[in-house]
Order: sequence, then C-alpha cells, then structure tokens
Amino acid sequence: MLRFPEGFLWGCATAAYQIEGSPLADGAGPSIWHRFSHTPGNVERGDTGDVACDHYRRWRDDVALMRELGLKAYRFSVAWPRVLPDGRGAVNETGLAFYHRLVDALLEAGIVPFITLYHWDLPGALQDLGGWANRDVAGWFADYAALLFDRLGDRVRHWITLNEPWCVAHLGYIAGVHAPGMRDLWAGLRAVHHLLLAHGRAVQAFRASNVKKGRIGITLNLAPQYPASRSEADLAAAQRADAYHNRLVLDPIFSGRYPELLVRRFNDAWPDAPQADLETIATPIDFLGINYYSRGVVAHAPGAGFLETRSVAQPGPHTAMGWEIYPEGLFELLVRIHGEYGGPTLYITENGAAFDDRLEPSGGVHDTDRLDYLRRHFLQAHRAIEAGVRLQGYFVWSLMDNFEWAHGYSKRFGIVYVDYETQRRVIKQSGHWYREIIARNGLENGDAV
Ligand code: IFM
Repeated sequence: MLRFPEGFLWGCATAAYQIEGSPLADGAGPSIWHRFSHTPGNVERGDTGDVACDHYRRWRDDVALMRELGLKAYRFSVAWPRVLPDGRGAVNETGLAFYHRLVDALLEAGIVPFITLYHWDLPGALQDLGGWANRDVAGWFADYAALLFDRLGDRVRHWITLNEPWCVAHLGYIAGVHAPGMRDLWAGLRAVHHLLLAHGRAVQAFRASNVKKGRIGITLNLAPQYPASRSEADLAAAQRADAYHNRLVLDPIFSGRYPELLVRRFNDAWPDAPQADLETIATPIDFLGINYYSRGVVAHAPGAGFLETRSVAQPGPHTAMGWEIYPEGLFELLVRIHGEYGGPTLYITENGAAFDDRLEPSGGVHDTDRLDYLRRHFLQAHRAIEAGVRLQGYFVWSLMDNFEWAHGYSKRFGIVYVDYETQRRVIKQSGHWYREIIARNGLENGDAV
C-alpha cells in the first residue's frame, strides 16, 4: 500500500462560470465570459454558461454527490459579478447568500472548502474600464477580496487569490482565445503585472482581516518545458519557454523580481514596475497551488513569435485536448518548485484529463483512460512526497463535466458524467475508484504496476 500522509486533503475542483449556470440570476452582473460566450464565433457550437451544470440551483444535490464520493475538500470559485454586479460598490446580498449556503452545506458534510476568488469571470463593468490592463484593478480586487474575507472568513480557512494568472493574461489579452478576446501584447504584459499586484494586495488584505487561522495562496498553471534536442539552440529555447510559462509568475511571487531574460526580450513593451509593486507581489503566502496537466517540448524557431520557439509534437499518448500524458513531469515539477522556491507548502489544485466519454446503455461510464491518467499522476505525487516535497492535498479537475471555456461542452473532464439534456449526474468508473483511494488514503500496491 502506498500511503499518503495523515490528513492529506483529497478533493475535486470546479469554477463558477463553468458549472453554476444562471449567470444573471438574482441581480448578478454580466461577466466577461458571459459576454464572450454570447459573441458568435468565440466558443465551439455557440455554447454558453447560461445553464452549464445548473449548479446554482442544484448545489444541494452536488454537495450530496461530493459526500458520496467521500471528498475531504472541495475547491470552487466565487463569481465576482454575483457578489458585486458592477465589480465594486453595492453588494448584491442575494448573490452572496448562495455562497453562504454552499459553504454551510460543505461544512455540514465534513468537506473543507477552498475558495478561489478569481477564476476568470471578471465583471463586465470593470472590463469597460480596461479590465486587467488597468492598474486600478488591483485595488478593486483587493476590496472584493476583503469583502469575502469579512463575510465568509469565519467559516472558510483556505483561500486562493487567482486561478492561473498566466492564462488570464496570455489567453485573454495576447492570444485572444479567451475572454476578453484581445490580441495586444502591450495590454497582456500589463495584465500580468496587475494580476500579480492584485494578488499581493489581496494577500495583504487577508493579513489585515479577522480571518483566524486562515491560509492564503495562489494557483498557477505550470508546465515543465523540455528541449526537443540537446542542441544549444533548443536548450536556450526551452529556457525561454520556461521563463514565459513558469518563471514569469513564480519568480515575482517568491523572489520579488521578473526573469531578466523576459525583461530583455520584451524590451520596450515591458511595463515599468516600481520596486514597491514587486515587494507587494512578493508578500509571503501560506501555500502554492499547482495546476498540472502536461509538459511542453520546444525547439528554437527563429522569427516565430516573441519567444522564437515552436512546440514539437510528441508520440503520445494524448488526452482529448491533444495534451501529451506525461506524469513524470509532475514529479519533476514538484521537486523543482520545492528546491528552487524554498520548499513551500503545496497543493495540486488541479489535475485531470478530458476524454471522449460515453454514457453506455447499461447506465455506466467506463473511463479507464481517465482512471489510468489519475493513477499515474497520483503515483508521481507520492514519489514527490517521499522525496521531501511538502504536498498537502490533491484536487482532481473536475468534480463533474462542465463548460470547458472556448471548447464549450465538447470536452469532458469530470469524474462525474453530466447528461446536459436532463442534468442527471452519473459517477464514472474513475469516480468510484477515486472514492476508494480517498477512503484508503493511498494506492494499492497493484496500482503501482
Ligand atoms: O477547465 C480548466 C480550468 O478552468 C482551468 N485549468 C485548466 C482546466 C482544463 O482546461
């Protein structure tokens, strides 16, 4: 038996816009994702988050489902525009009441709530003012965070400021494939800085709040970058890719500086960041959340984009997202973060996979590929703990199938199947298996084969 440490938090993760539905109910304001998904051409098949998993109305059943799975913890996000329809100013108490009920139900079920304050649904009213490209957003976010610490901090001990700031800035402001759909490097680099500043200001607000014994951190999507060959050019390309994908956010948070390599490469486009901002960004956190899905393999490609790199396809296997399955990357990443950033407390705040699941006539979903994906990643996490990494929990992405951003409902990540026609939930084979792992707090020796 490969045992995990006593008290290890096994959980699942979701995000508001991806599961809740009813985005404008009870006085909520429109988010940038509401606007983006309602603009033709942005999301596959024209899908929107209007109904999603209808969790806003079915939350009771969903908490019962979590209890059935035996989850120890649940990571979810609060929709900023439900609570503050204009992003700042008047509080929408009815919207906030939803999260009060959810938190109470989780605690009642013995499930530890982890709240993510921002998982991509910026209030549209703040986007009208420039969104993350406007420096003022740091103050708006800190005020919103302080409100939630005040209202929910008596019961919620675990807080995550931002989910994947790199994705917010790169996919939303530079590549234009996520809301708000911009293709503007200048704005994107400012968005990175303002996201991190907002994070730092929220951590400071947390320390000044009344939350007793609470802990706060941030969730980053990290992907180790490997060179396609041993040539010096490819090694340098992998370093550039690593600086952009990983160190761009890790270094300022843990060391208070941006990677010099990027400052030089972006040159005039790089934002002038006052030293005081960097000190705020580096305000100590209590844990780091890591979202790991895959790795990158890159080669030097003169003239290709601002990094002059190109991805080199690997033989696989791959998930339905086209992402290479590379569990060893999780071990290497965890050990590296531990070694290079002072051995912080870590959680895997997301790991999981999309596959083309089918609800069989028998009524079951036999997702052996997902089960195998999870099993292989759990083994690497266990290896990392044995190597001294301070990993305290693991959240599978996702509790249930949901709105996969620009892919709409075409990609299924859940360990619970959602029949979108009826909203029936069916625990997949991987979900039944996960329940056993949680109950045993470990993997059977047979699992290690
Ligand atoms: O669905 C997303 C989630 O919102 C953020 N991390 C990656 C997941 C899978 O793409």
